[in-house]
Amino acid sequence: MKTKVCIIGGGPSGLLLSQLLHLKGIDNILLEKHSREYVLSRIRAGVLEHGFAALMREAQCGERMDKEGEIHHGFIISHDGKQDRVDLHMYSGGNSVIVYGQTELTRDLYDARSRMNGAVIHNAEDVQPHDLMSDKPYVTYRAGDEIVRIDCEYIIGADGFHGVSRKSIPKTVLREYEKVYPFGWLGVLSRTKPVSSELIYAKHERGFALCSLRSQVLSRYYIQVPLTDKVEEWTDAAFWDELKRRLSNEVASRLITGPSIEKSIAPLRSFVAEPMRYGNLFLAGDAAHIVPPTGARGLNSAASDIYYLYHAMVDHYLKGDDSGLENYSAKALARVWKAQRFSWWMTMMLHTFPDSLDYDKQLQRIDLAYLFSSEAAQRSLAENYVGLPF
Ligand code: RFL
Ligand code: PHB
Repeated sequence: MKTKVCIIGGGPSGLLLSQLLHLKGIDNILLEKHSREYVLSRIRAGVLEHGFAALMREAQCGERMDKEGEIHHGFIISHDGKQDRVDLHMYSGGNSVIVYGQTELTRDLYDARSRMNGAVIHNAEDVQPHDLMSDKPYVTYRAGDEIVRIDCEYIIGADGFHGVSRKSIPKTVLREYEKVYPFGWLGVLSRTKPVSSELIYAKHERGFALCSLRSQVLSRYYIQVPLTDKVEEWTDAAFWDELKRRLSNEVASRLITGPSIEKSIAPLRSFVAEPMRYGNLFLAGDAAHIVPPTGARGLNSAASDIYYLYHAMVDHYLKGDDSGLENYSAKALARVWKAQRFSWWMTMMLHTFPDSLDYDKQLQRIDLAYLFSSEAAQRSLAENYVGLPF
């Protein structure tokens, strides 16, 4: 097989790029390790920046998002017995975020690729990129007993944190920065009415909690748990009890509980790999960087990589201008590090750390007190949460 761009990974990053390139007439093939059903069974992000939403519309995939997604103008931080609201709309110059699940967004992208007969190959095993430094790179994969070769001009590594793309960059070239937090988030999805129309981020001495939602009949809740906890050990009843303890009495008394339809523990990690380009391989999304979910940046950072890559590819193929490809890594990383800083700050401010000093606890308290006493601080939070400009 032969194509211009071979994309490894059929998560939101790979699918969005595939769709955008297709609409500009740039031939591409996407290889996904798992089945479509498997990819769509993962419950992940829920908050989209306005810039990401615009990119979904440009990809002709924004219709259902605009119909079913909820526009949120603010969120609540519950702390020290108080409920303070961050007014995103007022402090970001009229912007907001859309609450629309990653699962639904990925479904919309898959549907669009099918509608346009896009080349999406599922269950591609042993995917391997080759000859990255040459101008004739290629990718191989196994379909049953057969090894298939795809010749291409560029390879996009959009295969997530555990993918093969980043690992194919020599260790002498790649620099990795990592911070692992000493806890995870236990998440529950339940077919219940959300406790609040806006997200509640709750700081509590027993640990952080988050009340989020997917729709008015589907709630998503998280609690901070030690890394040693096993998901099987958490019954639904124990989860609801612990969540209630971390919320204000008023919110806890309104919480509607029900059976979990998904329950999982995600460890929290900050990670960046540099550079994001090696020869004709370009990394995008979780393949190159991870943030703890506290600031809702992960999927949104993936989308900004895709924005830069998409424009770079269009400039290359339609205008003969390679500057976007040459500057991709530096440009993407500049924004990635800002998302890292924001996610790290939100995480440090709102979680309970096992070994924290009384001094650290005082700093957390004053961070929140300062935030809600300063318009400038709320403006800074708001501009980061709704998404910095691409
Ligand atoms: P993905 O989604 O991991 O997709 C990568 C795809 O590549 C496939 N793959 C391979 N394919 C071929 N060959 C191989 N060798 C392959 N190896 C892997 C995988 O099967 C997969 O389909 O990466 P992508 O596309 O870069 O998207 C990134 C986002 O998924 C991620 O950043 C977000 O989900 C992070 N995140 C959040 N981000 C936000 O912006 N807002 C949020 O509110 C938010 N909440 C979250 C989150 C992530 C969470 N977890 C579980 C990590 C909440 C949670 C709990
Ligand atoms: C979610 O709804 O899954 C969600 C929302 C906000 C976050 C993280 C996760 O910061």
